[in-house]
Amino acid sequence: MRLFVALWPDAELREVVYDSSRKMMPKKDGWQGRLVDKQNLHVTLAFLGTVSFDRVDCIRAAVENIRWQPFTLQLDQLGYWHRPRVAWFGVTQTPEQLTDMVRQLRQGLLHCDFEPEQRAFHPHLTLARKCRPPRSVDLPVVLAEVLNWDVRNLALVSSVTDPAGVRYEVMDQWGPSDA
Ligand code: 3AM
Repeated sequence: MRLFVALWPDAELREVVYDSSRKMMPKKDGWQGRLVDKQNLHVTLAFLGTVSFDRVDCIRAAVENIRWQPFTLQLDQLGYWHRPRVAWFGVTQTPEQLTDMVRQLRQGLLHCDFEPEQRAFHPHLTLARKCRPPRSVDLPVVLAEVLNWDVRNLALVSSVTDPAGVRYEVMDQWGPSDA
């Protein structure tokens, strides 16, 4: 199983993000690439890679033990990374709650024998892959309309590759911890 832990948008937010990404990256303006399927949109918190079944309980416990309260993620930037050739929505300001959530998650995963994650966490929601923006666009750009995401759940997700492409299956979801 190829697994990752993510913030998982509800159906309504998926529509909003997808519509907004189509508007922000029109082909007619020279944007190239493939938009991520609407049902695949998410923010990765930890990529776990290929994991054997016997480690899943430990991973579930690591996510379940995170102490967090609901918070709002303000997606306010459209950006691009050259090396992976992905376009994304991101945040100017990472909420303290999210930084703390990822810190707890990384800490918890150490107990499941994952290598410590060395890379800094840059919250982003990937919108398009194999992407190339037009030269005329200077990225990142600030969105005219901020997308407010009221984060209410965390998901353990399995990435399944089949002939139709990559599909993400939510294995489990958790809400905020009790006060
Ligand atoms: O959230 P994004 O789209 O940035 O790129 C993959 C996606 O990230 C990433 O895990 C998320 C869910 O598939 N991913 C895939 N392979 C990876 C790897 N070997 C990886 N991240 C780190 N290392």
